Amino acid sequence: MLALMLAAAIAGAPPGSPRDDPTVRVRVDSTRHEVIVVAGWWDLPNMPPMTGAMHDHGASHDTPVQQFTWPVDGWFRGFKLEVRDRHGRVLPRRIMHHLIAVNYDRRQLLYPAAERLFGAGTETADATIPATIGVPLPRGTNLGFYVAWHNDTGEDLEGVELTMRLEYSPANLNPRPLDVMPLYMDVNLTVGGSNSFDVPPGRSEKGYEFTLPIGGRLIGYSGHLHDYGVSVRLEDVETGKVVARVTATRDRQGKVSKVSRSLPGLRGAGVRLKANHRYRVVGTYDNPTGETLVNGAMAHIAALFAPDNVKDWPAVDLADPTFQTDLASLELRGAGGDGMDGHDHGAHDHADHQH
Ligand SMILES: [Cu+2]
Repeated sequence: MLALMLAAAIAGAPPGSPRDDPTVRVRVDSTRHEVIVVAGWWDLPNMPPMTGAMHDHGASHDTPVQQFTWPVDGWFRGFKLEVRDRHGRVLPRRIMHHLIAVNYDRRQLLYPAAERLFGAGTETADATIPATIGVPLPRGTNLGFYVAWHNDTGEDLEGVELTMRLEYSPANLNPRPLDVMPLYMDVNLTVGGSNSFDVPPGRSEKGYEFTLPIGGRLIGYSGHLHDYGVSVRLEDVETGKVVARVTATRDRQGKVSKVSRSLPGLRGAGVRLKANHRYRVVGTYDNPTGETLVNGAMAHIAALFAPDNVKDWPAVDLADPTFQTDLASLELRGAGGDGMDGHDHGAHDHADHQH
């Protein structure tokens, strides 16, 4: 009887729709200092190639957030990702349009939303930060991750499995690494909603002003821009001085292939940011198409920030309705199954640049 009901339930799925049947397995390789997270499987039907417009509208197969518990005390310091099919064949990384890791136990500095620990996109290489710095991550931290798949290989893929090797520094590492935290600064974020915006023809700017609640130093930063993006800068509102800037590598049509990355705090002191001080993050676009790009743009800086005092970091407040909105949007993710649902544009969407 149960088997029949299950069969009926499976038969009830729309034909050709992707099937999610994922599990997460976590193990620790304490010799290599890696937490190995294996997730799968997904069946990913072939989809048409991603165009600019589809990128903007999120034509992808979005997975629900899968949660796991961080198993070691120490510092997170990088990731390596690998995608394989059911036969163990390594698949092109680009079918993973983006992957975002969420830390439910720490909030973001600017937004009452769960920390996005790291993000990876199609053009992101594996990333590791030097052992002299690390993101503090106690054992038992509640983490999660989600993926937007876009299989454009020309064939349907079955039994796709993702392996994440999360590198860590153990708690007894000597000398102790400098504590750095992800700091996400977006020109247009609504927590739980969208961070994309319209871009008029020609040159334009969009900015977001905020008060930094605690002081510290920017150790490293990069950013994210869509096609026709020029730069994202962080400026001191009082002095007008630009304290950090990321720039896009553009071709002659304005297509963006890369966004710059800086590590001012590895050999130097980094960029000092003051507590209770006004800053503004500004995205610049130069749109030569003659048309407004509706919802076509994003602009943010993703940094690693060394707080003067880690204990001053704002705590998660579950009673905060904005935090609840963020949790609800994570909960909803992937619920619509196959793409085009617009849930694609949360904080750190295609945040290719955390490290
Ligand atoms: Cu984007």
